[in-house]
Amino acid sequence: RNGIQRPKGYTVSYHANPEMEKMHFGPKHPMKPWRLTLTNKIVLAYGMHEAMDLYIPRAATSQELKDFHREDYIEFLQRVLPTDNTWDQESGQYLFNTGDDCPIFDGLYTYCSLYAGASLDAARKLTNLQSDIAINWSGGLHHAKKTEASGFCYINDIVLAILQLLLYHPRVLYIDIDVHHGDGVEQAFWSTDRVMTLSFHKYNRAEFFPGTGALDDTGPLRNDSPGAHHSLNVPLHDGIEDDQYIKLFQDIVRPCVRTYQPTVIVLQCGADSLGGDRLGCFNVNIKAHGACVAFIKKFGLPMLVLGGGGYTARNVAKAWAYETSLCIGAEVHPNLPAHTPYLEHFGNEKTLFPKLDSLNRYENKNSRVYLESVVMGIMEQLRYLQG
Ligand code: ZL4
Ligand code: CA
Ligand code: ZN
Repeated sequence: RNGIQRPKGYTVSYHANPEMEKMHFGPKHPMKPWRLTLTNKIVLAYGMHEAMDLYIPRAATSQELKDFHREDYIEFLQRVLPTDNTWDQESGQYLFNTGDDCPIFDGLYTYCSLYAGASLDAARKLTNLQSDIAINWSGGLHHAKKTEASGFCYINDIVLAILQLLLYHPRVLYIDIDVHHGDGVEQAFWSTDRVMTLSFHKYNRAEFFPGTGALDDTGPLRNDSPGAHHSLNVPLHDGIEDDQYIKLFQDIVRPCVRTYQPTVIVLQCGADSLGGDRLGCFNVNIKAHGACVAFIKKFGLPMLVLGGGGYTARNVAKAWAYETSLCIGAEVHPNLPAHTPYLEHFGNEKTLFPKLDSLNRYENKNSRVYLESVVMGIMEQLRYLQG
């Protein structure tokens, strides 16, 4: 009915479990799993499901979670209740870094095992050759560490998915366009040359979470460590604009792919890099965010597409629905279909591409010269990988 057809010559799989969407981090917490409901409603309203294989993923087993995380941490997540006292007298901290950012809420373990299961299923569709582009908008939780929660992330589904891909792929390129640094993924693969991590983010060591990801943090310093020069970081300032972001992304990703020659790409599409995000500080519009996805798709490599941050739900849903349409190669009408559920939630902006209003703009602190120096810094790292 919407004229949406299956892409010719490749398969897209879409992994979404509606059980996750009901979860609540607690009053006023910025992370709203409900944004996933809104995303899926738009995807379905456009009829995009006609063009993809839809899967309701299973929960990951505790054994699978332990492929990256330490046993005692997983057992803690399995056992802990919102009513428990998790304050540790000895360390003077909450256990495993739970607290305001990473609260213990009802159904926490179910939530974690569902988003991790979805990323694992998606990765396995790629390695089974049953899918060429696998999408899990509930995943992309890049801050979680081996033994602790961090920045709204408990289980690092990205690390688990990459470990799956590494069973079949010699080289994985991980690209992260969330406004925050992808520190958990970087740390997990810091010492290997089989994963290259590349994060674009707002960087301010003292003032912006997590404070890591400087241009010269590129892997172990010893030149004989395989991981040297395989962690790349693109530190940005407030207010970057569409044309700057797209050019920077392409000018950096193109040589990374040419030099590293990955056999699969994992793309974390955190939507907090959009203008108007509750936690973000860029001026990037949905079309420019999507242009990154479209650019990666053009390499024709198998691709795992994940969510991440994104705290202004109506924008997150539009961006991820639009990016789903780019993955299937469908042109969608810019106006949301009239039968979209929750249409009232979008106020008077019933378009996929709302204009960033001037009240929400950040002053652009990224000069042309600064961005050129960042590209040069990355090129310098890539030179170490040649020959
Ligand atoms: C909140 O209102 O910068 C959590 C977090 C909970 C509700 C009630 C508690 C009020 C903003 C954030 C007190 C909250 C204090 N509630 C939170 C250093 C901080 C210590 C914790 O997109 N306080 C920590 C994490 C970042 C910090 C960003 C991005 C995830 C991702 C991938 C994670 N943490 C200062 C903040 C609120 C809250 C309001 C909040 N937390 C904003 N930024 C952070 O990269 C998914
Ligand atoms: Ca990032
Ligand atoms: Zn983020």
